[in-house]
Amino acid sequence: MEKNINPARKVHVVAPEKLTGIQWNTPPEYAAGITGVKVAMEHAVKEMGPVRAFNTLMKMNRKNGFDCPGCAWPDPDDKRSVLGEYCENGAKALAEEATLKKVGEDFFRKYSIQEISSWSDYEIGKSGRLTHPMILKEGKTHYEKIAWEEAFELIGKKLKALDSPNEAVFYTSGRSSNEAAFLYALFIRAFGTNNMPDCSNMCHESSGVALSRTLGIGKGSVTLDDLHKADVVMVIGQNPGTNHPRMLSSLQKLKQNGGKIITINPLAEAGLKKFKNPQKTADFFTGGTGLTDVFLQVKINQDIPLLKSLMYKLNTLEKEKGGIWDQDFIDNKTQGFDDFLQDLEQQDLNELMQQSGVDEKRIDEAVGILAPAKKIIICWAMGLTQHKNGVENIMECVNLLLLKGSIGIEGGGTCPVRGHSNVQGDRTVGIVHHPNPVVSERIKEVFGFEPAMEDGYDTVGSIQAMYEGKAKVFVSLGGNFVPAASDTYYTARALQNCDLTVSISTKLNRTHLIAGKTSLILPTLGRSEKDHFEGKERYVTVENSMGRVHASQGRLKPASRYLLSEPDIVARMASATLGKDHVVPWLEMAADYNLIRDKISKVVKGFENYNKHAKEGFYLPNNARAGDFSKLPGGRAKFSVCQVPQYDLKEDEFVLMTIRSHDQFNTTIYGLHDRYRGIHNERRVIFMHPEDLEKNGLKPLDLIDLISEYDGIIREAKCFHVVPYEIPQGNLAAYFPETNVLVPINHFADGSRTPISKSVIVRVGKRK
Ligand SMILES: Nc1nc2c(c(=O)[nH]1)N[C@H]1C(S)=C(S)[C@@H](COP(=O)(O)OP(=O)(O)OC[C@H]3O[C@@H](n4cnc5c(=O)[nH]c(N)nc54)[C@H](O)[C@@H]3O)O[C@H]1N2
Ligand SMILES: Nc1nc2c(c(=O)[nH]1)N[C@H]1C(S)=C(S)[C@@H](COP(=O)(O)OP(=O)(O)OC[C@H]3O[C@@H](n4cnc5c(=O)[nH]c(N)nc54)[C@H](O)[C@@H]3O)O[C@H]1N2
Ligand code: SF4
Ligand SMILES: [Mo]
Repeated sequence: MEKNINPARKVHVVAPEKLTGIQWNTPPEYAAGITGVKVAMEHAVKEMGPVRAFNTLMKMNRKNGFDCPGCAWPDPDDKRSVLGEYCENGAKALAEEATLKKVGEDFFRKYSIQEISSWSDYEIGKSGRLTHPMILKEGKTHYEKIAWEEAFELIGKKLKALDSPNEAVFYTSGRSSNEAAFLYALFIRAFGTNNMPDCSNMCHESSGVALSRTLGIGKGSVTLDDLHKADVVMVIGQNPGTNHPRMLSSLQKLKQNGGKIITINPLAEAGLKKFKNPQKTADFFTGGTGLTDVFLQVKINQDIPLLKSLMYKLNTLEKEKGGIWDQDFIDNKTQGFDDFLQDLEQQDLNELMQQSGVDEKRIDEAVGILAPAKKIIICWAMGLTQHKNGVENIMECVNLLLLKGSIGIEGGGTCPVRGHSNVQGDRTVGIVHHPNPVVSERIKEVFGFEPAMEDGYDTVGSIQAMYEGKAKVFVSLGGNFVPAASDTYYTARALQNCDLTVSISTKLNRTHLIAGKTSLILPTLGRSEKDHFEGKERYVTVENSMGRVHASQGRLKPASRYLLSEPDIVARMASATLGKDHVVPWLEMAADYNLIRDKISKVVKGFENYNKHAKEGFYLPNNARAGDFSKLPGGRAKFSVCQVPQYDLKEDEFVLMTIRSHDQFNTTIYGLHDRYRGIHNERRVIFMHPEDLEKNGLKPLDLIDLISEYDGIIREAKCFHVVPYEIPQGNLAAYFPETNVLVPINHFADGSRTPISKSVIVRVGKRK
């Protein structure tokens, strides 16, 4: 595929294939401990200096402070630790945002976009915080300063000049507050489109679809407290030690209460083996808490046959001695049981187990734990969602919970562990590409305009539309679209086809360089920063992974006095596009977030008396948590019959999962280490089973290229060290975004259209 599309621009679409000097050792046995504290402080002090680092960290996740800009893991509802409620990767997320380094006018005068694009994503991110609104004019190679007012006028002019509102696309990444997201979605609908691609489309969309269909709510059903009270927690397709580190404290609590943990993953992730709690002195002197009781080392995307094997064996026990299933729950609260059971009973158990790649002995151990358990929680993340059958993966998990009557009870339920800190909230308050008629009706009543009703583009749909010239303006509220999306060269071309691209961002990233004909960077406040308006301090609200909404108030001096808050930027875009006399008082609402919250409480269910409750926090209504399935078609929770995924791999083909290192937040690269997997100073790494190395005539650290071939198109990612690793044979792992070039744009999950980033079929070629 053509690589440097715009001849005037000649920018690097992906990071150069430069090696940084790998060091490689045996992965550690446990996560966190004193090294975690040390690394956290190193990152914070390096970016912020010691005083700012200490003071700011103590405000994070506090009741009167700001919400961690990292993941969506919840804080405890009541007591907070005096040592600080954050983890190593929360400290890194904060350090990245609160850095003292700046990217201002001088920076852009000095460096052309071509030059910046030749840096690695790590180097680009480490340049610092954006300080001024900037424009890249048509045919130019350097960004220049632009006044805010001029930038908004340009956006308004370009949007109004489109033949149809559907020629604009408005992306959201999950760090925006509820206030910003609500205003943004309102503006987009008032403008006349539902083209609202969202990072969720690449993330937990499969969970949303599966859970809505089966349980009537696209969110998880458990609270943090449930996790401590469960009999069994299953952690499937998730790496909490890196991506939700404080979840390990909750799992430790569960173990102390006598609960058991079953882990299902192709990799024995360090965090799930053993955990040393940095907040417990005793843990410094002992080996820490062993977390996983049974580890099922499943092959990539063979969770369905594995779950079926578990349920098959449980069903045999049920028939032999009874008392395994919750028959009462099945009879009174569910539908589709007979079809499900018929399908399960006709499966070939040996075939299922063989396909899963897991030993029967281990499966029996897991069955032994599950059989007597009643309170079961299943936690999952991208290891289940990013496959062609991502939706069915989750439906199969729901089947197991329904059989055991484990939904809507204390200590039992679904726990999709969400990614970005407010990705769930953004969806709740309106960032969805398929409009809900009830919400649209309320918008009409409350604001007095007719919102757009046609379904809009999701992420894949937007990229295709821009590629084909059907969409011409791209606006993004946060995120780093080009490297985050699949098929990097295709996506880059899509963006470069646009007349205008607008990025509302805190930090410089590659998407700013792979711009439309004209491009704007609009710098915004981060979570940790004070948000003043005419002398008054404002606060925002967010929703965590377990459906609790709470306030977040920044405490730091902003990176530049030219920054605007996200709601201010959205409101001024809206005002410039729809006119100062529009029925929605955009500027007034942005000036006082209480007015936005008032409107949210009128439009979105569950936010009644929002302003009154925001500061102390509240849970949103959740029918699955309440065990109420009456609103589902048929009035009951739903069993599903899920198909076993089939791979017909050729001799030289592997299944590749693209995953996160310990030193990154999605496309933001904090550092070059992946400590828990024993990798240091290098990201260009492929993990492979030692026998697969041998079979392919490879030695450890040899350099290889990866090739994927879908629909006759060859895609390549070059120059990676191969590292022998405890991973199932025939499977590979590598970091994203370096390998996103291999993920084909038109291959995604059925029903959710999430790219197949965890099961890409590839071949391996040795570099000459
Ligand atoms: N520090 C840090 N925190 C983050 C992020 C980050 O990048 N850095 N990203 C945030 C975001 S947006 C998200 S969505 C979450 C992501 O959190 P995770 O989903 O934990 O992230 P991944 O690295 O994609 O890891 C997926 C895990 O699934 C396993 N896996 C892959 N394929 C399969 C499979 O077929 N079956 C099973 N059973 N397991 C499989 C992998 O081995 C890996 O352990 O984390 C959030 N938190
Ligand atoms: N191959 C592969 N691809 C994947 C995945 C995978 O596992 N494998 N995971 C997918 C997943 S789960 C996700 S969620 C997406 C992530 O996709 P995105 O959300 O688009 O990407 P991020 O890297 O999180 O975005 C980082 C940028 O956000 C901006 N930013 C940070 N904080 C703020 C803020 O407070 N406000 C604003 N306005 N901007 C801010 C900064 O400029 C930063 O450069 O990637 C997906 N892509
Ligand atoms: S677990 Fe997530 S939200 Fe909590 S401190 Fe760590 S990164 Fe931040
Ligand atoms: Mo995500």
